[in-house]
Order: sequence, then C-alpha cells, then structure tokens
Amino acid sequence: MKKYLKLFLLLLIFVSVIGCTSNKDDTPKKKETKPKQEEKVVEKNNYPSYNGFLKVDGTKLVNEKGEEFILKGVSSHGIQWFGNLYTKDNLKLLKEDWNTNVFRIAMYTKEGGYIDDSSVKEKVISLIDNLIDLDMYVIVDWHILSDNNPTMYTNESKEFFNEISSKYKDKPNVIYEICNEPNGGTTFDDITTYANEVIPVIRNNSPKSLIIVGTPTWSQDVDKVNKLGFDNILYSLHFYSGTHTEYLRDKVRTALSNNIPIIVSEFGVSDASGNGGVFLDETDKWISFLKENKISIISWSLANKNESSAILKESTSIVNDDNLTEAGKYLKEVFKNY
Ligand code: IDC
Repeated sequence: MKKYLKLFLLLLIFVSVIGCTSNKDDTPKKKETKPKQEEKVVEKNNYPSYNGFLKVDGTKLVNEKGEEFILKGVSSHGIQWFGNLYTKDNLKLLKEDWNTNVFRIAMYTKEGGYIDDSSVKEKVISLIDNLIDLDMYVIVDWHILSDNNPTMYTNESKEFFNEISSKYKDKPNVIYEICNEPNGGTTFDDITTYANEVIPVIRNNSPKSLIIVGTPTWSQDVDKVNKLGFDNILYSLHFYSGTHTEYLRDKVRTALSNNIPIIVSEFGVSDASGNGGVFLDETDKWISFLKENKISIISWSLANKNESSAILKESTSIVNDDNLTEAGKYLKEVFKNY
C-alpha cells in the first residue's frame, strides 16, 4: 500500500513539474516583444513629443525633464529657390532614414527672400506645420547674409517673429534663430542691440522658447560673446571644413571655457563658398570634437544644386540613397551615428 502511495505522490510531483514547465513555455513569447518596446522608447526619446521645450543648462541642452539632449539635422537651402524640395515625404525620410530630429528653414531675408518678397512666409508656415505633424523640431532661421548687420531690418524681424511666435506659442517644436550670420564688421554689441529688441517679442508670446543668436564674422566669433540677459539662448558657430580648421575649434574651446552654450546651426563639408569639393577628413575631426562636447549640429544643405555642399544630385528631388551626392552619403552616416 505504502509503495502505491509513494508512487502516487511521485506522479503528482511529476505532473506539477510538467505543468510549471509548460507555463514557462509562454514566457519566451512575452520576451520576444520586449526588445521592440525598447526600440520604440529610444526612438520616442528623440522627438518633441517626449522632450518638450528644450532648455539650456550651463553649456548643454536639456529636455523638459532635465535630461541631456542633442539636436541633429539638415538645413534647407534658400526656400525661395528650392522650396519644392521640402516636401513632407522628404522630411519624413530625413527623420526615419537619417535619424535626424530637427530641420532648419533658411528663410533668406535678402536675395529674393522675405524682405524682398514677404510671401515666403507662407512657405515657412506650411513647413512648420508639416514638421510639427512629423513630431520634429524646427529652426526658423532669419537668414541674413548680404544684409550683414541684423539691425538693418529690426522692425521687419520683430513683426515676423511676433506673428510666428504667437501662432506657435504652445509648440515646443519651434526654435527661433534670429540672425544667421552677422558679417561685414558687425560687432557683438550690434547683435546685442538687435537681440534685445527681438527676443522680448518672441518671449512675450512664447516664454519657454529656445532662441539661437548668431555671432560676428559669419557666426564664427563665439569667443567674443558676452552673454545676453535672457535664459535659454544658444550662440551659433558655423563652419565649412574646407576653410575652417583647428583655429576655429579653438574658438569653441574658449567659448565653452567661458560657459557659452554653442550650437552648430550650420556647417558644410565643402569650403565656405558651399562648393570647391568635399573635405571629409577635416569634417571627421569636427564631428568627433563636437560629439565629444555634446554640441547640436545642422548641416547645409538640402538642395539639388550643382555644388559640393548639396546633399542631392542635380535634377533629382527625393532624398533616397540613389540620389545622394558624396556629401549626402557622408552626412547620412554622420547623423545615423551622432
Ligand atoms: C550659399 C549657397 C549658394 C548660394 C550662396 C548665396 O550654398 O548656393 O549661392 O549661399 O546665397 C553660409 C551661408 C549660406 C551659404 C553657405 C555657403 O549661411 O547661405 O549658402 N555659407 O556659402 N555661410 C557660410 C557658408
């Protein structure tokens, strides 16, 4: 009898062990879905819906939760010339295939831009709307160039930024770059005079907005910045690898040691003309230096013009791999790994 009882108990244990193991069989299936969830979280972390309004903390950029954040993306060429390239499909490719989280709208002021033809503003608005839909950050760039001193058009700038910042006051996506490249002897004092007029207009509508301010000598003299009296300001450094080398990285080092927060809101792999070949070894040096310092980067430019800085081959219009120039192929890899 005892023997039978023992056998019965053993059978019971056996059955329950089998039961547990077969329950465990379900767990690998649950595990399989986990990596996908994690991937999605990483992706989500890159965009405005997760990060909200960006803030400046020391020399770094942080999200609304105080976590470090880096903007990376492509700039348009002049939207008055290449506006047709900036379709929602192309912007989506830049987000999904190139791993970028921001697009910069270069709204030239002169050269057929806003001051000459205010209808370009409509292009800016439709681009902003598309980028908000895509959950990307967008830099609205008041692209001064031949009009070398921003004080030339202070009133026009105030009017423009008032309209845009009141329209998008609740949108963390929108970042304002109030003067692309002061040049022709414009000093940081001139820039300060202009910024002190324009920034309050934007902040009155959108108090939490991030604002980028250009620096003298085509946004190279970051070592000459005297911080403005506002929070959440980034100062811009622009470089073109064929022209600007170690001496300009030294200016960035000086600026960082002066506690000046920097963004590279424009750089090119070409020389400063936007042409003249590609300089990828020098760009490699720049990129590793900037990555080390967690500095945001935006490249010039999404254009199909026959010039070395353009990312599309002439007479192509879709941002797919077949259409990329040498600059385009290189930059895609940069952003995928930044
Ligand atoms: C260049 C364009 C070129 C155009 C020229 C003048 O690449 O096709 O003819 O502007 O409009 C900048 C400027 C940017 C320049 C770029 C290259 O911000 O507008 O674009 N660059 O010269 N600063 C340094 C270089």
